[in-house]
Amino acid sequence: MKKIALVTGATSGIGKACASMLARNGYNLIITGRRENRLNELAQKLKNNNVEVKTLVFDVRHKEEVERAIESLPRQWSNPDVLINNAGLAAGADPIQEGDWNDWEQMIDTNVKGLLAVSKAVIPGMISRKQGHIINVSSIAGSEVYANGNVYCASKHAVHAITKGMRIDLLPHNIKVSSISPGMVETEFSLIRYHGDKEKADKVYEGLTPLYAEDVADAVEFMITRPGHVNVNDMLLMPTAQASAVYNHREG
Ligand code: NDP
Ligand code: 8X3
Repeated sequence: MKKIALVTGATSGIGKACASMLARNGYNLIITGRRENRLNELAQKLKNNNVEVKTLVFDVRHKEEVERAIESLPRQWSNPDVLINNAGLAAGADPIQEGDWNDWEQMIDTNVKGLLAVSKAVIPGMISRKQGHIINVSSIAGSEVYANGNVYCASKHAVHAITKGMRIDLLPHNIKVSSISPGMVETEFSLIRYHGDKEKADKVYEGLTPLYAEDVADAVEFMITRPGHVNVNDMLLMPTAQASAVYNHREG
């Protein structure tokens, strides 16, 4: 029987690339996000890999929506083997004294509470089967803080702490818990961060080669293909042109 993976935030970027990688690895997939059209389009493409795909439309910020969506899955789909907690965002890049409260709430509600809501819905099934692998998408911002990154960095520091806590608490249940912590990845991330300002978003990647979503999916592929006795706790994956959250090298 094929294994099942659930990927949050599969409508774009890293989540979409992970879904494609998992389909190539023969996983049946549950892909989730708020943009239903994109999920349907992706589902059609993934099915070319001879796997089955279910789409679930929900906003990770709404715990009841998350619970209802997971509960709506048919029995044979209700216990994913792999959960990729990827849905997330940065909203705004302002000094703390000028930060927008709505941006802060959106980041904390999505990156922290959303990750918890999905995990809470999936973990009991993993415990009952004494197997599973949770991969939380963190960031270099989970271990470093940079100017104007304040609340986004805090939300990813929280993802790191939650990942470590999950790993300890789920230890007796044979559940692997990993995090993947990328530096700059060119996705829709910066467009969202700058509230649709494409010029500002493009500047983030100007003069250097960032990571691409597929690079992150390659790293996740390494994690999910380790033997049962091996867990990758965390992987920090950076573009060659970026030494840390702050130091990077741009041409020109
Ligand atoms: P994208 O903007 O391309 O993708 C974000 C995904 O998250 C989308 O599929 C979006 O789906 C989903 N999402 C956002 N908010 C919600 C919500 N409230 N409910 C459900 N789904 C939501 O960005 P990335 O692929 O780059 O980001 C993915 C993850 O990677 C994030 O956690 C981000 O913090 C992290 N990351 C990104 C880096 C980068 O430089 N790009 C580097 C390090 C980490 P939809 O809008 O359809 O709901
Ligand atoms: C996204 C990477 O450097 O913008 O998590 O924080 S960064």
